[in-house]
Order: sequence, then C-alpha cells, then structure tokens
Amino acid sequence: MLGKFFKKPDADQDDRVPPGQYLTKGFPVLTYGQSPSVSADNWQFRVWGKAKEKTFTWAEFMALPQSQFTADFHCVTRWSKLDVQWTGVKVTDLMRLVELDPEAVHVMEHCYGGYTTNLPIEDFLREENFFAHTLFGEPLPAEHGGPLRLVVPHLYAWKSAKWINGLEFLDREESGFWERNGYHRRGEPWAEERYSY
Ligand SMILES: Nc1nc2c(c(=O)[nH]1)N[C@H]1C(S)=C(S)[C@@H](COP(=O)(O)O)O[C@H]1N2
Ligand SMILES: [Mo]
Repeated sequence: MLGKFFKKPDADQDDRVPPGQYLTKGFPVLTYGQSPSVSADNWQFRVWGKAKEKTFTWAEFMALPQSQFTADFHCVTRWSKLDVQWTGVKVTDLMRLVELDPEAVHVMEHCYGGYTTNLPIEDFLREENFFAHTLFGEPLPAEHGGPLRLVVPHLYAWKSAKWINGLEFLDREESGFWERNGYHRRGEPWAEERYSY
C-alpha cells in the first residue's frame, strides 16, 4: 500500500527513524502554495526585532564560514529521508555577527513568498542547525528552497524554512503559518509532536 517509494525502515536504520515515519529514497517537495522565484543577485537577508537590525547581501552571506552537513529529514506527513548532504553556514556562525537583545526568547523565520515558522531561541541556536545553499554537491534546487534555506534537523521539517530571507527575534512566542493552522508548537519527531489537536 505504501508503494515502491516508501518503505518501512530496515532493522539497522530503525533507531534513526522516528515513530510513525516511513523512509523515502527520493526527496519529495513539500510547499504550501506557489514557489517564489528568487535569484541570488538581488537576494537580501534581514535580521530585526529583538536584535540589532542588520542586512546581508548574497556575497556577504557566502563570505561566512562554510561547512558540510549530513542530516536526517523528517516531514510531519510521515516521510523521512536519512543522510541528506548539504553545504552551507552554521546558524551559530551567522549569529556571531548578530547582536541579540537580552529579551530575545523566540524567533520567527521569514521567507520569500510569505511563509513563516517560529522557534524557541534554544531550538534555533543549536550547533547542528544550518543555512543550506548546496544539496548533494549541487546548487540547492529552487523547489527545495534555493538559493538558501534553513535546516533544523531535530524538529519536523516544516521548521526548515525554504527561501528564507529574514529572522525576526521576539520577546514572546508568536505562531508561524503551520503553527497557526493546527501543527504543533514545537514539532519534535521522536515525541510525535505533530498536531495541536
Ligand atoms: N517557504 C517555505 N518553506 C517550507 C515549506 C513551505 O511551504 N514554504 N514547507 C515546509 C515543509 S512542510 C517541509 S516538509 C519542508 C519540505 O522541504 P522540501 O520541499 O525540500 O522537501 O519544507 C518546509 N519549508
Ligand atoms: Mo512537511
């Protein structure tokens, strides 16, 4: 019934697949609404709210330290993909250049096209989170969020904003698009924090 693209995890991968998830070898595209078309030429990334306002051009962002990442990817619609390989910039490396206000406790991710998703600051500032511009050695395809997306491996992938263009730091929790529309506030896959009802 799952068909040939989705399968139950093998025993050796079992401990890497959260409850209720199925492995896929492809990389499905999950986008709400139209994909925006974004070119690196006039791309801008802005930080504002409970932080000193700052903007980055594409060249400035690419001048940040570059790292390689291998991470598992879990969509709340029950597909998981293991060992996705990315290149990009660690969140902690970007954040060395951002002056946070002491009252910043939450962050809203903003995107070209209008999508938003929110995170508590501790979930955002984790060492393993990154902004990706390369997927399996190729420029990140537009449908997967190119030129730049965020990846937050420890939470369901709706937190991994595609076409990200801004971070709004907040002194309280505010809900992003899916969080307002029935998804869980936090979205931890191992606890199956899928929906808020
Ligand atoms: N801007 C934007 N980012 C987004 C989404 C979206 O609709 N718009 N969908 C989210 C969801 S629900 C998932 S599962 C992942 C899917 O990423 P993919 O399309 O690269 O597989 O992106 C997340 N980031
Ligand atoms: Mo998703």
